[in-house]
Amino acid sequence: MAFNLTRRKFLQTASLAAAAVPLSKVVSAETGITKAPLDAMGTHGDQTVVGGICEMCFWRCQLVGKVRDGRLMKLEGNPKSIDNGAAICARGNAGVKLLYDPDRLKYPLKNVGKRGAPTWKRISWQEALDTCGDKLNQVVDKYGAHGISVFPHGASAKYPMHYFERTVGTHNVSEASFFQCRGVRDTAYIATTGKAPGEKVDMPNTKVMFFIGTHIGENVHVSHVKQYIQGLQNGAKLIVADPRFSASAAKADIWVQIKPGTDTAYMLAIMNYLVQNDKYDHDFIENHSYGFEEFSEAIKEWTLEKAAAECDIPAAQIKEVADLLAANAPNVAIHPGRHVTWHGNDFQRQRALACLTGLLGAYYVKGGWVPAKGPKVKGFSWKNHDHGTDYNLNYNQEEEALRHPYAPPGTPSELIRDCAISGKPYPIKGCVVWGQNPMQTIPNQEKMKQVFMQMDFVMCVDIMPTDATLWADILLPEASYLERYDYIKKGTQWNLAETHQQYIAPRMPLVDPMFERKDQVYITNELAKRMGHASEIPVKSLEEMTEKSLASAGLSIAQIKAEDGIHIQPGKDPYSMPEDFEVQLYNDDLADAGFPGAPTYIAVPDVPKGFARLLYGRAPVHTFNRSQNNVWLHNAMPVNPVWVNNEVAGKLGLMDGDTVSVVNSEGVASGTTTTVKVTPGIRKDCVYMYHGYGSTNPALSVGKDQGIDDQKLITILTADPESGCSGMRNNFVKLVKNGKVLDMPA
Ligand SMILES: Nc1nc2c(c(=O)[nH]1)N[C@H]1C(S)=C(S)[C@@H](COP(=O)(O)OP(=O)(O)OC[C@H]3O[C@@H](n4cnc5c(=O)[nH]c(N)nc54)[C@H](O)[C@@H]3O)O[C@H]1N2
Ligand SMILES: Nc1nc2c(c(=O)[nH]1)N[C@H]1C(S)=C(S)[C@@H](COP(=O)(O)OP(=O)(O)OC[C@H]3O[C@@H](n4cnc5c(=O)[nH]c(N)nc54)[C@H](O)[C@@H]3O)O[C@H]1N2
Ligand code: SF4
Ligand SMILES: [Mo]
Repeated sequence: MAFNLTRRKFLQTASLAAAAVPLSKVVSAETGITKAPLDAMGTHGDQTVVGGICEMCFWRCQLVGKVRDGRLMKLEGNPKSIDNGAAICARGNAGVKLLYDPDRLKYPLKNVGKRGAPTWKRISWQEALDTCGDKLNQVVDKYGAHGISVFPHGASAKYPMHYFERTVGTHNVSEASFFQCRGVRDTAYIATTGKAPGEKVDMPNTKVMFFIGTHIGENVHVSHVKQYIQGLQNGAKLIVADPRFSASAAKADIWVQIKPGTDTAYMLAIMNYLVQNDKYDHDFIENHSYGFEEFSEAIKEWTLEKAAAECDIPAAQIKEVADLLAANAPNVAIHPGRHVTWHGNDFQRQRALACLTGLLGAYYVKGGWVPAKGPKVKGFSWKNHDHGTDYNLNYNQEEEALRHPYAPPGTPSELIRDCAISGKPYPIKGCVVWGQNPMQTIPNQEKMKQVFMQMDFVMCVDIMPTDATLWADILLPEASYLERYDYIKKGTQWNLAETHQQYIAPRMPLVDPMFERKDQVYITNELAKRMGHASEIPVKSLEEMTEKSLASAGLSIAQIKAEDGIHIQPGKDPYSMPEDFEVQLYNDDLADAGFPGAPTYIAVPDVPKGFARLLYGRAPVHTFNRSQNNVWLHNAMPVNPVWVNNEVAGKLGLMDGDTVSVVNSEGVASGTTTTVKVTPGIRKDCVYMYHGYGSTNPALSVGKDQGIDDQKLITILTADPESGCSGMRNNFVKLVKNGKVLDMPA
C-alpha cells in the first residue's frame, strides 16, 4: 500500500534504522500495544497508507495514515482531497489515540453481574454469537420481530440496522442522527421543497450568511468551516441568532441575542416584513412557490413589534436583518442547521427557514442553497421487505393515520421507549445498541434505564466502554474506522464556484485490527446465519461490499489505491434549478393532517422563577461523549465549564473558575462538578455547557466523572408533534456551590 505522496525513506538513515530494529520487542504483554521508541516519534512513519476516512465525527474527511511496521504513527488529511484537503481537525488528529486507547474493547464480553453495574467475563466469539443468536431468536419466537428494538448510529451501524429493519422485520429502530439531530430538519424541508437540505449553502460565494443557532467554529466539520471562512474572507456579512456569544456570533456583523425557543416568531416577523414591504423575490414566488396568499395571511399578525416582545430583541434589529437579507437577495445563505431537535416546536422553525429562503429566491443561485450533485455509487445491503403497519408504533390503527406523519425513517424514540416500559401495545424485550450511546444521546436517563432493565436481552456493539455498554448482557468489540473497509464517501468539491468536480473515496483500513475486534459485516452475517437468514446475506465482507460498490461506478479497490485513495471526476453545473422546483409556503397535506399549513409559532414553557434554561452544544475538540476518553482531546478541554451571565454571577457571588454542580427543576442533580465561566456572552435567563461530558463508566480511565453530563439534567422532554423528534431544551436548572443551591435571579 506504500505510495508516493510524501514517502519518507528514513529507514536508510542509520539512527532511525537502529531505532526501528527493536520495534517488535516493545509490544506490551499487558495491552498488546506496540510502543514506538521515543526517538522514532515525529518522523510519522515510513509508509503513507491511503484510503482513510475519518469518523471521529460524521463528516468523513479523507485521510492518509503514516504507518510504521503496522503501527499508525500519525493521521493527516489526504492532500488529494477536494473536500477537506490536507486539513483535519483536532479530533481527526486524535484518532491515533482512539485506535490505541488501552481502555478500548478488545474481546467479546459477557455480563455475569447486573445490568448497569456489570461484571465482565471474557468469552469466545463463538459463544458470544451463539448467545446473541439464541436470545434474539427467543425474543422473535415469543413476541415477534417487533419485540426487538435497535438503537444504531454511524457508518458501522448501517448494515446491522438494515438487517434488523428489513430482514428480521422490526420497525423499532431509532437512529440518533434522525430523532435527536437532523431528522426534523430533513422532513420539514421535504414538506416545503421536496428535498432534504443537508448543509448545502454556498457560503464561499454568498453575500450574507444567516445562522439560527448554528455555531460553526465550535461545531467543526472541516470543509464546512473552510466554506464559512472563505465566505467571510470574500466579504460576506454574517448574521447569527443565538442566546450565546458563540464562536460564530463572535465573527458576526449582527448578533441577535434571541430568547431561546422563539426563533419561529423571529422568522415570521422577518418574512411578514418582506411581504408587507414588497421586498421579496416576485419572480421566484410567481414561478416556484405555492400558497403565497394563505401564507401571507397566516403570518400577517407578526409585526416587528410583536416579535420583538416575544423574542426579547429590538424591533429595529429585526428590520435591519430583514433589510440586509433583502438587499443582498438572492445571494444569501440561510443555513438550515443540523442539530435542530431543540424545543419540540422545531418542525415549524425549519419550515420557516425553508420558506424564508424561497421568499428571497435563494435556491439554486450563487451564494444560496445549492444541492451540488455528487457521483452515483451503488450501495449493497439487505433487501427491503415490506413489514406492513400492524406493528408500526407510529401508525395509529384506529385512526388509520401516522401519529407523527413527518417523522424521519425509523420510529420516534419515545414511542419505542413508552411501548417497552408499558408493554403496550406489545412487549419489546430485545435490544441491540450499535454505535449509539442512548444513555447520553436520548433525554431522560431514568427512562432509558427502565427500558434496558425490562429487556430479556441487550446486546451492544461498541469500540469503547462508554456508559451505554454498562447495560449490555453481551458486549462485542468492533474494529474502528481506521481498521476496516466501509461505506463509500462521495461528494463534491468544497468551493462550488471553481471548476465543479465530484469525488469517490471508499474507506479502506490503514492498519489491521488488533485483539479480537471484528467488523459489522462479520458480526451481522454471523447473527443472520444463527437467525435463519443465511440465504439472504448480501455480501460476505466489507471488502466485497466496497469492491461491488466501486464496480457500479466503473472503479475497483486497486484503481482507487493507484489514484491515492480518491477518484475525482467532472461534476455537473450545481446552479441549475429543476423546472418543477417549488416551495410550499402553504402545505395542503400538512393542513389535511391537522397541522398548520403555513409556518406557525408555538411558544415553549417559560423559565420558572429561580431557574435558568439549560442550553448545550458542541465542544470544538470533542465529539459528543465518544471522544471523552481520548487523552489528547481530554487534555485540550478536560471539563465543560458552565456559562453564566456576568450580572447573574455577580448577584450570586460566583467567580470565574468556581466549582459548581447543577440541579434541575425536577430535583435531578448532576452528580459531578464543573467550573463556572462568567461571561457577558450569555443571556441572563439561560446557562450553557458543552455536551458529552460526565461519563460514569469506571472502565474509562480518562473520561470518568470529568465535567457534567448535560443529558443527565434533561429530564423533561417534548416530542415535536409533526416529526416525533426529541425536544431537549425545555429544562431548567440551578447551580449549587459548596452545597448551597443558588436561586437564579429573575
Ligand atoms: N443532551 C444532548 N443530547 C444530544 C446532543 C446534544 O448536543 N446534547 N446531540 C445530539 C446529536 S446532534 C447527535 S448526532 C447524537 C449523537 O449520538 P451518539 O452517536 O450516540 O453519541 P456518542 O455519545 O458519541 O455515542 C456514540 C457511541 O458509539 C460508539 N462508537 C464510536 N465509533 C464506533 C464504531 O466504529 N463502532 C461502534 N460499534 N461503536 C462506535 C462510541 O464509543 C459511543 O458509545 O446525540 C444527540 N443527543
Ligand atoms: N467539534 C464538534 N463538531 C461537531 C460535532 C461534535 O460533536 N463536535 N457534532 C456534529 C453534529 S452531529 C452536529 S448535529 C452539529 C451540531 O451543530 P449545530 O447544529 O451548530 O449545533 P446546535 O447544538 O444546534 O447549536 C448549539 C448552539 O445553539 C444555540 N441555541 C440554543 N438554544 C437556541 C435557541 O432557542 N435559538 C437559537 N437561535 N440558538 C439556540 C446555543 O447557544 C449554541 O450556540 O455539529 C457537528 N459538528
Ligand atoms: S471534521 Fe474532524 S473529526 Fe470530523 S471527519 Fe473531519 S477530521 Fe474527522
Ligand atoms: Mo448530530
